[in-house]
Amino acid sequence: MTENTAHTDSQLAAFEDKVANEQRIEPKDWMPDAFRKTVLRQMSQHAHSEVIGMQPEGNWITRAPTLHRKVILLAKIQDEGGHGLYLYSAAETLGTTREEMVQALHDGKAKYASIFNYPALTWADIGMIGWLVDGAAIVNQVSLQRTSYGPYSRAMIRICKEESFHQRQGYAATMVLARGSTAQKAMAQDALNRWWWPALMMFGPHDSDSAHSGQSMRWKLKRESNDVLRQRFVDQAVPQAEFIGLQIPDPNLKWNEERGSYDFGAIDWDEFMQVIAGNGPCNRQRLAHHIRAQQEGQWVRDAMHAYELKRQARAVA
Ligand code: BYC
Repeated sequence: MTENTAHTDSQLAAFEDKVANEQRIEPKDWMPDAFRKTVLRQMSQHAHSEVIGMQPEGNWITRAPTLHRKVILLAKIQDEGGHGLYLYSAAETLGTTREEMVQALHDGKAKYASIFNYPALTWADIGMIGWLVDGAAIVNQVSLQRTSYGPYSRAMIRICKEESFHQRQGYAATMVLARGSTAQKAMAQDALNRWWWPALMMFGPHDSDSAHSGQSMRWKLKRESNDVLRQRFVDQAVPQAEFIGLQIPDPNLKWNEERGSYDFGAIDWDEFMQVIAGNGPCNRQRLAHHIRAQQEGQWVRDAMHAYELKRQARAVA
């Protein structure tokens, strides 16, 4: 990683001017080390989330209820893999290689979204992942389209287009269950009961407890706070649940006329802290699977590397 602790006042002023004037910081621009480190942390975590997020859904490809659903699910999971690759490439512009980012994940130094440490137990969970998890991700990512780091901002614009299809297919699959037999409706409700609170946790700790938010907002890396985005998601999801006759599992959920928003109950932050510390229901399984897949794919990367070396040698000869 480039060290640039020694900088001139004009370099810092140029950086701050760009941020203040809504211009994007580009890879070759000078940037403070702390900015580089924070963008890399967030982007690499985001990339890891896209890739690890393929696991709970991948678990259902062979058991999708119809060919139609299977095709949709396959396409969606492939999109998520593509988002991961795209984000790794964008993050590499900060001077850290994808191999280094993946190693940090395997060493437990880099995180990925807490939500993917919960199991997908029934087909209804696939609907919930699309409706709620992608739904929450879009709320966050639409906001990040205006993030101050150019490659991240452009990645978000492209990724959001696909995420909205993901959310729609999840909601559509959930709607079918909610309007189906008594057993199907019960399965959808059970899945909603299990995914609702973890989906709210995706936005991170409350603003008052968020370690990075203040600085990230000043750099315009984050454009809206964790709590603002979480509230937007709740306000969108509640009428969607009502429309299909499902019950949000929160006795304290209530429309607040004055705020023009829903009030909602307390999030279990102890559970969140346990999950991000590596002790969620599936943390070990998710990481072990990723490490195994990485090892099993090594021969492919070796072969591609050897082919590239040969191609270059031929070009020189
Ligand atoms: N999970 O100061 P804070 C998808 C950590 S995938 C885990 O608020 P920040 C999809 C945080 O990292 C899309 N850790 O942090 C794929 C920090 O710890 P460190 C995923 C979390 O960065 C497949 C500490 O808590 N989206 O769509 O300012 C299938 C303090 O937090 C979480 C993204 O990755 C969490 N939920 O704000 C379906 C969005 N929350 O790093 C769908 C990009 C907090 O100091 N990321 N932490 O050890 C972001 O927008 C921000 O990083 C966050 C957190 C809002 C998540």
